[in-house]
Amino acid sequence: SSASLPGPRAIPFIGNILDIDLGNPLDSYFRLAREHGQKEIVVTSHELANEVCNEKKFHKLVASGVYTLRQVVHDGLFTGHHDSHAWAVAHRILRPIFGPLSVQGMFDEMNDIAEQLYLKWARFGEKTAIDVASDFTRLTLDTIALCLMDHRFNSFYLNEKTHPFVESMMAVLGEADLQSMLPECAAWFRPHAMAEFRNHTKVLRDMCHKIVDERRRTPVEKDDLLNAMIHGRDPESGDGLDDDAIVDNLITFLVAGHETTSGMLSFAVYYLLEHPKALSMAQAEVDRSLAGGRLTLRHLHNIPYIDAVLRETLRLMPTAPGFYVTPFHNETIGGKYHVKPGESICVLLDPLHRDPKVWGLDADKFKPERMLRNNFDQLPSNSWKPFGNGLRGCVGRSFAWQEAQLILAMLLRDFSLAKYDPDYKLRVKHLLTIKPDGFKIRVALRHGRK
Ligand code: MNH
Repeated sequence: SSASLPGPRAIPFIGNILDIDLGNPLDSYFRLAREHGQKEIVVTSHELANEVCNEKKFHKLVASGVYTLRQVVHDGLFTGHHDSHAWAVAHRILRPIFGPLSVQGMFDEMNDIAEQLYLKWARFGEKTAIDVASDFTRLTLDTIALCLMDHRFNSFYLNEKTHPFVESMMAVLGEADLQSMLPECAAWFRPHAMAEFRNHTKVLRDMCHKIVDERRRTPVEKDDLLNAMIHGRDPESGDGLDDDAIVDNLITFLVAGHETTSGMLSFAVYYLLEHPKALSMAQAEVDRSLAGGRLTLRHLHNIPYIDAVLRETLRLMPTAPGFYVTPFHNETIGGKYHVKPGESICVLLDPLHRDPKVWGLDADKFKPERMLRNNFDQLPSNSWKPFGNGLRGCVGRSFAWQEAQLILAMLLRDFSLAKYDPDYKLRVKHLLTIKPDGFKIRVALRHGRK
């Protein structure tokens, strides 16, 4: 018989991992009702994570908030079940677009939006409070839309208003998150919320359908994602994506492609301002490598300390806080816990990334040095998993990295940064992904910049 599983019975769903009350009996009730009595396992150590990341034995499970999002984006890349043909077709057609070389070709467009952020911050002057997470969200959303489908959200020109697409997206994410906690039958008792959910879903889908129609009417000669989606054929099956599948994936990329990256940038700035020595190391590296003049792709290949800052940021604040897997066949993990196919195993990144057996007793400390290339390459496998696992790992990783490098390099080269409220204490906000809440900074142009 199965050894009994340690730890609390109620397992937080991805979105609220850090603030949910593990002892809350109401939550246990929802959880058990939703899971029809199935157990859910949470993996929090490197030893177990290493076992369940073995793709010969385990595969992605679409569970929790990812599952409820299927109502919006169906078999899109992020939400497709592991054996889905639609996922495999989209994966083979779209993956090349996110390869490192293809992403390098998006540099100028990334830089276009980066300059909009620069201009906004440069004009603010030292006294203005800048809400880091909201400006980074403008930045990453505009960047993904421009790079992927040649569409401009122009979020920096909407002042403090939120773009209608973002508003609907937030509503949909929040609702998907909430639904993942409720038993399925709860929908019957929440007709108003469900109607709102459908309305917001329609806003997202209509907008993307319009972009696809527009592209079909006026073709653009460009190797962007939208063209790949419209014209690409799967080399294996010969299948392409129909318009509904294209819309599923456009929404997927717009959502997956900006929340996590803006969170990473916000936490990186937070950690740098908390650690003046790391800040001056990063700034010195940028001054050395970039000198003056226009930032180019070449510069981004030569900022190892900034790369380490970003890796260390994602270790402590993995902006996608976990992922789910399940075994192909009956398995035993940790030498004693039996798991059946379909039972969910959540790989929870916060504790994994702080496992003292891997990271030592100062695991909670922000120390970019431990992530410099040589040290990073020597980490045990599956100890740092912010981009998920294997075949179902993040397809946008190079994209996110290049964007984050560009922004950090530009900000550090051109601005001096300071906390707006010197006593700010980190609060983390969750909505499928995590972000620092209410974190504000002040910036001033460094000498010689204008
Ligand atoms: Mn991304 C999958 C984290 C940036 C598009 N991403 C994943 C997974 C994690 C993840 C974790 C695996 C989820 C799971 O197993 O259920 N992603 C990140 C982080 C960043 C990020 C931490 C930034 C930092 N992601 C991006 C960007 C894009 C993107 C940028 C798009 C341009 N991610 C995806 C897609 C998937 C994914 C699409 C689903 C891939 C698949 O299953 O085929």
